[in-house]
Amino acid sequence: MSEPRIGVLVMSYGTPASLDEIESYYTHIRRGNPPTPEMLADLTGRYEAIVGGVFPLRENTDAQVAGLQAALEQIEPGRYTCYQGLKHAQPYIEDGVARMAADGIREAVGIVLAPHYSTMSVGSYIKRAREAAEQQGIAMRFVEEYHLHPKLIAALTDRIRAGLAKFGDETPVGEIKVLFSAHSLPERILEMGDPYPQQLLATSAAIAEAAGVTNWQFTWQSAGRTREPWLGPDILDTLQEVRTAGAERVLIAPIGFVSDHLEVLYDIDIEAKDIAAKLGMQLERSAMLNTDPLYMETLAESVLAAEERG
Ligand code: FEC
Repeated sequence: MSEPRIGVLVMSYGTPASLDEIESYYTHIRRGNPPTPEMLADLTGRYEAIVGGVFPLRENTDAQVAGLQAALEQIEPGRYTCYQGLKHAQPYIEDGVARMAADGIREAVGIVLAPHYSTMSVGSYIKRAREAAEQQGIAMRFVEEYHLHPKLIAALTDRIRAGLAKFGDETPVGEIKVLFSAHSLPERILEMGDPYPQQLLATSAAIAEAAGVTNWQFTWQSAGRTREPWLGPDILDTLQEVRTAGAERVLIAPIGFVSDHLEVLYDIDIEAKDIAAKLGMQLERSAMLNTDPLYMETLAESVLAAEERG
């Protein structure tokens, strides 16, 4: 008899399916509190600037789930079936778990399309998936982080090298300020001893070393619009600061994200580039991983390792 199939719940942030859905999506992010008309108009404006009929994160997440399925098939044909579970849009994490149960899956592994662990990010995906799995009687294990997986570091290093090359062969690497960035979180995660900042620094240092970059620093981006303090410095302030210190060329490497979406296509490609232009600096961004084969292998190997750990 063949072995039972293992479900793989691939979790990602989620994005609206259409411009009409932005309000309900935003309300979900705000834990049921609808945004004010001003906040909604602001977010709609940002989406309008990047959405050409298609929300990039939706396409990219679909492609990443298919890519992980293909990578798992390469390693162990017929053993794994991937399901999608989104944090803030359909199919929600709970929907993905329900689909696994409906397909008769009894064992599963959960993985998030975000390499760094925080209780407020990956931890909250896992909490929801674990509760749903318990209700459905599925035994579930989780990949909590993969921020130093050698293939992830190799894929990101390739992108840094390609990003540095955008400044031309004549520009010495030391003259390019590399800014590694990730989504900010409320400062209170520090009191919880959250590993998120350290993991991001570890990824940054590993890539910098592999790419031979010494002129780098880490900065936060995309802080939420809430009253509490968020981790800083924010990337827009950092751009001012490095310009004052003499930088003329900046490469932003948003290593906390794995695909093209609002926080990259708007917050960096439009907002940060606008500030850089006003400051008279050349700003380039390293490409996102999307379905990079090394990233797909990172995910597949992390799933296998979680299953073997038992
Ligand atoms: O392209 C898209 O449609 C979605 C882009 C998107 C990604 C993303 C990733 C992360 N977030 C994280 C934390 C928070 C916290 C809050 C928060 C708010 C927003 C809003 C939008 C949004 N996030 Fe997000 N995030 C993306 C989009 N995020 C839109 C609401 C408007 C705004 O502030 O811009 C604050 C919630 C609150 O109000 O209490 C906290 C973290 C990540 C990276 C890890 C992951 O992907 O899960 C952490 C992509």
